[in-house]
Amino acid sequence: MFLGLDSSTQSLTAVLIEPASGSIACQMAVNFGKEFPQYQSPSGFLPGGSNGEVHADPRMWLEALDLLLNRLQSEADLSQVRMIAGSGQQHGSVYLDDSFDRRLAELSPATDLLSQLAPAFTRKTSPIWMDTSTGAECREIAAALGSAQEVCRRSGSVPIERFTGPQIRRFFKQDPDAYHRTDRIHLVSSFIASVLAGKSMPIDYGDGAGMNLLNLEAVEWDLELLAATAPGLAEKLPETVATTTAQGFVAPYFREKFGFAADCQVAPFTGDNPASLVGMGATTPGTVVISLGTSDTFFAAMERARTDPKGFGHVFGNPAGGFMSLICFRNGSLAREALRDRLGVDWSAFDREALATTRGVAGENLMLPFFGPEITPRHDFTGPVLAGTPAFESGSDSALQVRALLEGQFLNMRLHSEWMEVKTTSIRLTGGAAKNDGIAQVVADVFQAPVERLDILNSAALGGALIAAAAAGEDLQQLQATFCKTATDSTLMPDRTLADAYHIAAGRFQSLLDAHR
Ligand code: XUL
Repeated sequence: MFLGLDSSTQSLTAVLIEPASGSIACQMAVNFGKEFPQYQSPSGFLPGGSNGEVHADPRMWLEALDLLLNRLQSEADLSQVRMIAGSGQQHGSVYLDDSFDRRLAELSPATDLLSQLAPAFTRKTSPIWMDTSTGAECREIAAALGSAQEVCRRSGSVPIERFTGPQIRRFFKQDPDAYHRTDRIHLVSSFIASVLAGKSMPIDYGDGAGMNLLNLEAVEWDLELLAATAPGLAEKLPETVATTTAQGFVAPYFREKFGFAADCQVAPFTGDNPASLVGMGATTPGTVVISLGTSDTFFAAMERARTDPKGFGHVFGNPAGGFMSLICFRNGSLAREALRDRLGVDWSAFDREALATTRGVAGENLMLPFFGPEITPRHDFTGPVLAGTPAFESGSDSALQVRALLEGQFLNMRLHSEWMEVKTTSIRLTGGAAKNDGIAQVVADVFQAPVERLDILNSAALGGALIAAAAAGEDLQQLQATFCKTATDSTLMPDRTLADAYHIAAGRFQSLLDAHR
């Protein structure tokens, strides 16, 4: 058996797989807010941060690991686990003093992780991906390298507020003493992996690329980016490594406490998005994942490390080798829900109206579908922009508005993923709105590619389990064929007669966007 763990914003999830029978033996999660009210983080982070600061308490992650493995042990025979891998919420960082390695090596099963490891934190709270407090640091890093574009060329992204490099720089500026006392900086992913392995683990290329510090071409720390970020940073960062490489055995603490076997190994953990790429069966270029959530995301494998010339998209390592893109769109379900509420319609009306009644006008009416500030493209929109027939612009026909909103969202995605130069052969749609056939058909039509839906609950933790199996020598493609199956009768084919209409609409959408930014 292979164990995948995902330490995300709100919970720690485990998925245990049995490749021999092609089955998931067990999956469960521990919700931080619910289980650990003492951290006063109902949604997994500390509310009320000022100036865009969003931090989480890393002690909570340690308690969750003990609790989850304790519960898992009563459901499954953990002595059968051959390898553990997993993921963490991307960009979040953990700061540790020089006692960390010794504490890991000496972990005693007589007590818990929290009491033995918490004294090693040099920064009490960890900045996480929701943090937007580092605008000044992003500008300073860009200036040191000559431009934001140069940072993007090297690291795969322009300096981004939530990325780890700018966060480290802010810590160095705010509390230089604590920064200098810090011996090791881990990502959430490499931190959890280190605890499991009882030694400091490397950072994988998948999550490492979300730091504005990794040189994508060399897949090594970029010394100029390090120098622009904070002094002495090279000595504080772990090494970098490919994801599917076993790095050692699980620490005696976990053997004695939870029954893991002495030969159970630990592979590097990666970011939740790279792990989801694996868990969604999308590590081969051509298969694209679109996740419809609060924000929408678009991610896809790439052979070569191309970067977005406009600086909106990100490039991370693909755990299966090569690279992947990640593009976030802030106006996801919030925009869909805003329009739904404004029109007083329900989701099933989206289905009927988007799909059936308005198909004849596909691509004719355009909406810039931004109900608030957007990050792709970056602009402080204050509401949607409409361009089309009088019936559409007047808002008297809600069906036209629904179609234009969805088309606008997916035209925007299509245009802002062109830089990858990867031909989309199929789309795996996931997230809350993915079940809606009307929405899925618009995705298929706008991208002119078949849309598949997968019955996968925990794609990141499943991806971790598949990475663990691959690190033990199993074939990743075969594992994905077994575990990442599309739901029966869920595939929707594109209407090929709409190809020209959407080609023309994409050009018009771009012009409308240019005129309003
Ligand atoms: C990706 C990002 C989020 C987190 C969520 O850049 O910030 O998707 O990884 O856990």
